Amino acid sequence: MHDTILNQLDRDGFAVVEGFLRDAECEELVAAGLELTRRLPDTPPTVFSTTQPEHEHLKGKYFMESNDKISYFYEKDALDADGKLQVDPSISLNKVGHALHLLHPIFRCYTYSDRVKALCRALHLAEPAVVQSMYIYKNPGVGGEVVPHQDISYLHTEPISPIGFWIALEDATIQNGCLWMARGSHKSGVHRRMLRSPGDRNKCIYDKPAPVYPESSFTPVPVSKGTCILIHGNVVHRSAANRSAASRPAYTFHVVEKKDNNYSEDNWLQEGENAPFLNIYTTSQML
Ligand SMILES: O=C(O)CCC(=O)C(=O)O
Repeated sequence: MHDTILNQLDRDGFAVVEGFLRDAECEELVAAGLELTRRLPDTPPTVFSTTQPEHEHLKGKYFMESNDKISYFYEKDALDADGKLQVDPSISLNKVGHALHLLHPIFRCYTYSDRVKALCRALHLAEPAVVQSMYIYKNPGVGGEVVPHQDISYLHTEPISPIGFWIALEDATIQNGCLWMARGSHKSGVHRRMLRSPGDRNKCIYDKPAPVYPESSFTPVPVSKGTCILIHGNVVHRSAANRSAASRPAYTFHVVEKKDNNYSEDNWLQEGENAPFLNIYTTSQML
């Protein structure tokens, strides 16, 4: 089975691992995600939207300092022009991140689980480390589109690319915004990079404009609740807005190989005292 996963990842740029979490485990994570919406901070909301001009959220200190926190990012359509909530807080968030795997007992437990350790071994990773984690809400009606991108644009490593673990916590369908993959596109190099601006540590810049990918390159990958999709850092992928009545939550984290591999110093997300890149094999599930 595990050889097949590695083969799929090598061949297609992604691999589908069905039944990675049981229904009750997905439900525990969804409850934890919902619980986070019950204690939204009083600070002015930061929107996360990949369709905003120049990705406005990337310019802010709030985003740039979220490597060692549980930070809250709102849906564009959940706020009015003055940043006032237009929807119920429970459906207002785009995502929370980027240190759930370090700071939250439930997300930590799943991130450093034996099942994740076993998958990393199956992928022949020698020193895998989690660098970031996110709970993505993709709520009905407001859940925004994620434009085509490669994860390596944001988490650049060489020569070994990062791998995303993306776990569907409800059935992800074409209607509610499942992932769409450009099969095989991981063999086409790094298309662009987002770099920490040398002049301002609270800002990021892209080195190139966004490439235009033909619609025909993408294949939908609908999956059932509990499926983990492994995403090669170089594969181009996207997801559509959720205009259905069903939510499409996902828990996702990114793993980098630390052995004989370079994590780029100009990535927005850096290791820090409170955000160590811990080796998955030797890290306990418990806080
Ligand atoms: O969950 C989604 O809709 C998109 C996630 C994604 O593209 C990513 O995390 O890189």
